[in-house]
Amino acid sequence: MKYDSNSIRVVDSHTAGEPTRVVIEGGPDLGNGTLAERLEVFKTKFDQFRRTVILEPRGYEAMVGALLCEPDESDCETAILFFNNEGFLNMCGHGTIGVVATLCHLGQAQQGICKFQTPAGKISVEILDANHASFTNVPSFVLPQKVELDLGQYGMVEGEIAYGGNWFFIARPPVDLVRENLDELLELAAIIREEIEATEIAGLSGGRVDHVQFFEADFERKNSRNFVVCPGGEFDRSPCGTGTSAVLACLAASGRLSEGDTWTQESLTEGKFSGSFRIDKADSNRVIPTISGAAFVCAESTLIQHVDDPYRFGNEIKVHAAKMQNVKVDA
Ligand code: PYC
Repeated sequence: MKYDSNSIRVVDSHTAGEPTRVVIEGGPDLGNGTLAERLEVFKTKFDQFRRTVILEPRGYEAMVGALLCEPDESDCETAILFFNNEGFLNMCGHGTIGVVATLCHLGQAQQGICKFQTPAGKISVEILDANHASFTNVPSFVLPQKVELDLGQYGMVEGEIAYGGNWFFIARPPVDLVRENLDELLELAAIIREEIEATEIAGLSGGRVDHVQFFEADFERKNSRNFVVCPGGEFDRSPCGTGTSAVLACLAASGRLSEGDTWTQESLTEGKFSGSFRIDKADSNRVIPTISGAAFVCAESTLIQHVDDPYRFGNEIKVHAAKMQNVKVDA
């Protein structure tokens, strides 16, 4: 027998083109701690599992993984640990909608309201049908101080630091937000990430500002196009649920969108989410966003690990970050 006995079963979906891989069997035993403790066990003891599921040759750099586990909170259906090509995400909006499509596909969820626990907090999800869902996110907000970054040949860029379950640097793009500028947009986002790290810009409590969002809006029509680059250097094909939440916080803070109004967010690849917010009763500087979108299941598979395969624990290729690093493990 040349296969590791612990085969991993997954269901793949995409939300506006952005992939989510939900592990439905063969996940690691993270013990019985709180969700935060189990996330720590995942990070420190099972990074090889993350790499096996997400990296090439089984996955690719845009993919987000979701491990479903027992919630600590009794009113939650499930807890979700999200992971990607470089580590872990405290929350993932497109991934949440992908998890819903997967649970409906498996006959484990149906129309109605349910709650999920994530490391960022509890979220409420309204399942509209097997493919459409709205989730009410964790409180989202923008820091009062704008920041200015020096992008060398591209000049200075001013942006906002906002939270929507992940931390974002949000700015108008120095070049047009069109597919033809994809390479330039990725390069700009990489320069911004370097500048943020060099200047030690952080969110509240040292939160890592690891997502860059370019954003162009038509305030009259209450819509915008965005381009989100994730921590691993890949761009979100969807309009990014946590990114759209962060944008709603910025729009609320500047008075450009009112409570209850609907905002349409479109990605560079024409994926659409709609969003709205209510003011957080506990803190009027924060908003509670609701984001709606659609996801479709596209594969069910068993991931096989051949004991002679030098890449069975993944191969880290970051095409867009212009960085290629082999992390194959000695057989
Ligand atoms: O939809 O929140 C999101 C997300 C974060 C990273 C990729 N997608």
